[in-house]
Amino acid sequence: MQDLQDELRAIVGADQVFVGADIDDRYKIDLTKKYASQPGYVVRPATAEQVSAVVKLAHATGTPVTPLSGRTGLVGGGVVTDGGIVLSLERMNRILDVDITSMTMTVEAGCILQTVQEAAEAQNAFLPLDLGARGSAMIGGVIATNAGGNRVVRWGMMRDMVIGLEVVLADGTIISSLTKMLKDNAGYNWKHLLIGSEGTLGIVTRAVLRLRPFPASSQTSIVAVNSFEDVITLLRQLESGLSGRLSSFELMWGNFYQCISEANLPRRPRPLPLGSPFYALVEAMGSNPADDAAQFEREMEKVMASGLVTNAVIATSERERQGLWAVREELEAGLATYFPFLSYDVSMALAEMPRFVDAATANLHRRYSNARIMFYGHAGDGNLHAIASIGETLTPDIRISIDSAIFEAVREVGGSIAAEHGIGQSRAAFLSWTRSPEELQLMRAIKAALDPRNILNPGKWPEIG
Ligand code: LAC
Ligand code: ZN
Repeated sequence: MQDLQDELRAIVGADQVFVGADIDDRYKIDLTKKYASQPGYVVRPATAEQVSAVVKLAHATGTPVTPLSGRTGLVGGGVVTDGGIVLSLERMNRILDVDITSMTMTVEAGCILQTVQEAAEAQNAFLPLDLGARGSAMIGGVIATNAGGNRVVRWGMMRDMVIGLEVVLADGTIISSLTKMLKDNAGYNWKHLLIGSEGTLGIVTRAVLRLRPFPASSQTSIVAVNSFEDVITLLRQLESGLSGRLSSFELMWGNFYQCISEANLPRRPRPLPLGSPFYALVEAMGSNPADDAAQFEREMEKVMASGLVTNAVIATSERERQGLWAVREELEAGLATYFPFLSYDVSMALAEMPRFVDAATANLHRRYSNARIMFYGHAGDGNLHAIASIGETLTPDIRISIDSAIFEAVREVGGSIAAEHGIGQSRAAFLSWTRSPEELQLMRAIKAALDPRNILNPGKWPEIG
C-alpha cells in the first residue's frame, strides 16, 4: 500500500496523490448520491504520459482504476471500487488548438464542455454537443459516455463529433491518433469502440473535435400539442419545413410540464397554460438571421392553422429563449415534489413511444398503486426520460422493482434501457434485458482482449468483465 502510494507520488508529484482522510468527498460519492465508495487513492495526472504510468502501475499490481472527469454522470459509472484508484482528469484542461481551416479543435480530456463551446464560438465556430450539465461535464466524460443531449436530432451524439482520439489502454500503451480528417477507413475503427465504453476499455486523454460554422441565428418556441400522433406529424413537418435547421425537439408530457411549472423556481417557467397533453420545445438554428426568423414564423403559423399545434410561444430575445429552456433545464429544483425519485433514460422506435409509456405506467401502478411517473425527453432521437416516485424511501429492493417495471416495458417494445446516460452501475443488472447473449459474448471478448486483468473501471458491468 505504502509502496503504491510512493510510486504514484513519484509519477504525478506528491501533491497530486490523495489518500485516506485527505480524499475530498467529491471523489467518493456521485452526483445522484446513490453511489459511493472509499477510494484507496485519488491521483490527478497532468499528461498522457503520467496517465500511462499510473495505469501501468495499476496493471502490474492489479489495482482498479476509474477515470473521472466532470462528475455529472447519472448512473454511478465514475465511482471506483473500494480501495481503487480514482484517476481524475481535471488538471488536463488545455485547449490545444482551434483550427478553423480544417474546422477542428484539439482539447485535453479535462476541458469543461462549456469552455470548449465558448472557445469555438470565439472563432465563430460551433461544437454542437449540448446538455444541461455543460458547465461541469468534461470532454473525456462526454466521449467516454458518448453523450447525447439537446441537439442530437440535427448533429448527432458525441461520437459524431470526435475525429481524432488519444487514449491510454489498460497496459499503459498510449494510442495517439489526433488526426484532423473526417474520412479514415483504414481498417477497424477502434475509436468508435472506445467512445461510449465508459472507462472500461481505455482512458481518453485528448481528442480532436469536429466544428461547424457558428449559427448566427436561433429561433425557439414552446408549443402545445393534443396527441402523440400530432407530435410525430409536427416533428416530420418541422424537419422538412425548416429546411434541415431543426436542431432540438424536446417533448414533455403534460404532467412533467405542470410539475416544472408549479415548482418553486426563481424563473417560474410557464410560457403556456397548463392542461395540454403534450408540450414540445422546438429550436432551429441557421446562418441567415432575417430569413431564418421569417421561415420559422411561417412554419409556426402553418402548424397552428392546421391545428397540429394548439398554442405556441416564440422567444423574442435571448432572455426569453433561456426562459423557455428553463422548463427543461431547471430539473433539480423542478423535480423537488417527486423526491425521492428514480430517473430513466430509454429509447425505442418513435412509433412505439405511446405503447412504452402506457406499459411502463401500468407496470409501475401494478406494483405501487400510489406511484407517480412522468415522461419527457429527446423525442426526435427516440429517447425518453422518465421520473418515477412512490413517495417513500427507495430501498435497493424497491429500486430493482421499479427498474423492472420500466425495463419490462422497454423490452416489450424492443427498445434500449440506456439511450444516452450509459450503463454504469445502475443499469448493469439489466444489460441482458437489452442485449442478446451473442452481443454480450462479443462484449466479453472485446473486454478480455483490451483489459485482460480487468483493471479499467471494474465492477460496473459484471456480465462483461
Ligand atoms: C436530460 C438529461 C437528464 O435530458 O439527460 O434532462
Ligand atoms: Zn437527456
